[in-house]
Amino acid sequence: MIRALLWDVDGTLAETERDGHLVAFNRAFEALDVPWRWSEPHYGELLAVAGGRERLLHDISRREEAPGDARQREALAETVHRLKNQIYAEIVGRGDLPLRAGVAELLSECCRAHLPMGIVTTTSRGNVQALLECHLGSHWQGHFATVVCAEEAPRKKPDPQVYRLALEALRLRPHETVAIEDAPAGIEAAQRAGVPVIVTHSHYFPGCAAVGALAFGPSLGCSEGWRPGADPSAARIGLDQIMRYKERAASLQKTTAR
Ligand code: XBP
Repeated sequence: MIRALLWDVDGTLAETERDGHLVAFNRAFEALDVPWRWSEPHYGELLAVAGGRERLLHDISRREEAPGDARQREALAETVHRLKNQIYAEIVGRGDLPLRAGVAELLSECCRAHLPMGIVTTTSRGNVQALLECHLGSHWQGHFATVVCAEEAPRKKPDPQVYRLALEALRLRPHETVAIEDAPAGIEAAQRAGVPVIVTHSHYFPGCAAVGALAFGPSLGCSEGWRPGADPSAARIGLDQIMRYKERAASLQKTTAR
């Protein structure tokens, strides 16, 4: 029933926003003598803007002390963003960004079941590479049938481009896949491409409205707190549970179509 599982990266595989990108942005500001520091709540607000460089440019454009000239602001954003990505890779390389609970188990389960997986993110490829190389080793790409990042999909989530490209690469129809996402923009991107979504709440999107999602819950690492309820005898959300969610949605659809 499911022919591929599609993974979002930031917030879904790991808490990369709070513990990675935010920390790295602030260290980059400091290293470049830029007088700004982002607080955790402020970064949460900025996450409404997809893309690290775009997010930074958005923040810069609202600061009185920022350069007045648009080209200067863009150059500053470019410099800070490049350094942020280097620092992010260092943080990841030190092992400071663990995978979220249940992620490693589900990745291994898919590999054992020979279920193809895809990475579907509008983050830069270098950041994805750093994170997955750290956790899956230098041959990490071999775990995935497709890896689509910001370089291939410049129209960032919530635009569905990144999902459409992944489906094209996998030669699958949307309903043959399931996406795992944590944030409203990612959920919208998947749904606009017709891909059913399972939502794991993350630090910045703890109660993320998941209208139309197959299911939503606190973490893949536990079966409590999921809506619809998950098998309480299972210690985590595994492939069986994901298939059950998919079947449930399909039978609901049939009933409403009658
Ligand atoms: C996550 C993002 C990214 C990251 C930072 O997108 O919005 O911008 O916050 O990464 P997705 P970059 O949900 O598609 O994973 O600095 O590389 O943009």
